[in-house]
Amino acid sequence: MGSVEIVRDLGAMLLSGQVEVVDCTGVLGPDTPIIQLPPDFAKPTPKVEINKISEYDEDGPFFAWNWMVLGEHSGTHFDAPHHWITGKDYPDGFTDTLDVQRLVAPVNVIDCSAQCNADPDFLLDAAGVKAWESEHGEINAGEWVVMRSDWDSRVGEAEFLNTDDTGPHSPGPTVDCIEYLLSRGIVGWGTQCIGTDAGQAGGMDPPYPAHNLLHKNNCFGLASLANLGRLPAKGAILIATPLKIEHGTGSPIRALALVPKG
Ligand code: 23J
Ligand code: MN
Repeated sequence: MGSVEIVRDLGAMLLSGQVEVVDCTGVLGPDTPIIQLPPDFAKPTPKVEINKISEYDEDGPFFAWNWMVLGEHSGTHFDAPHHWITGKDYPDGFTDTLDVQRLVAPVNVIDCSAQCNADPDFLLDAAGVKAWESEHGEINAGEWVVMRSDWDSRVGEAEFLNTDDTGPHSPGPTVDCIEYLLSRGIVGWGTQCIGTDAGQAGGMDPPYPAHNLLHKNNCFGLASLANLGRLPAKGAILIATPLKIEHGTGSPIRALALVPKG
């Protein structure tokens, strides 16, 4: 089948409902959790603001619109390579310069929800990824890999950031996990937690290995993804597109998955 027929059939399948569009995005608003960094980095991302300009009133009789205060790294969002010092020199490492062809790709969903529910500091390592591959199939070059923790169900509760006097406790990848995924040639790594790294990843070597190693290799990160339980382990397409912010280091996204039905 040629590409004309493939895209035509995809269009028909979308219209017929055979391909479901799953929203992997959380609501972006004043209640959206924002990452808390240690106090030595005291300049925080502000909470999201949605300020009304008008809503069919004296400030705009026929129209409703708002203006926002919005950090790049807020809510369900994209990390571009320039976000981390290891990725600082890529000319195509910004939200306005990256190659959009890379953003639409098959997604591998590694279900760690049981382990994460039992242990908020659960770490997925390379051995865990390889065990997943032997069950579900190989992770291929250009694909997304996302860790299902079901952490989206905790948004709005203290258990999302899950911080105590030892810092934040949320699951994520080990150093060797990210190294292995990069050896497979992935386009990026996504998570349902506040950031692509585990809560305790500041103590790893290198610190924050997902950020450090993904962006060093011109790869992307996705954070605060939702509804990964509605995706198959393999067989869906993930569309994760940042706003074209001028030399942006990241952006809120509307993450959409194309999932075959039945
Ligand atoms: C800035 C500094 C450290 C981290 C982060 C941002 C994120 O997680 C992010 O949103 O990219 S760990
Ligand atoms: Mn980020």
